[in-house]
Amino acid sequence: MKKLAFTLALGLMPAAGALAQSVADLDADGSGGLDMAELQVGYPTLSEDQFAAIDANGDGLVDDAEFTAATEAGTLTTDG
Ligand SMILES: [Ca+2]
Repeated sequence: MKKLAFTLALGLMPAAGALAQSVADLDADGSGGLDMAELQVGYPTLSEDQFAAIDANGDGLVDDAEFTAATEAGTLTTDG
């Protein structure tokens, strides 16, 4: 049940009311972009292929623009 999984995932998120997290929320080392490990903190089901697709310029970091594009496109989701 996708809806149930999504509801459960939201329930586990620390920030109330935030549907998606932001780069700043997950950027543990303050680099301004997210490497795969940082992105997996917010999106544990993320695969290497998904990360590569989200990292549009291939620099190994997902920046704000790439993050926003991925969330809007549905590429980056907590729903598996
Ligand atoms: Ca990038």
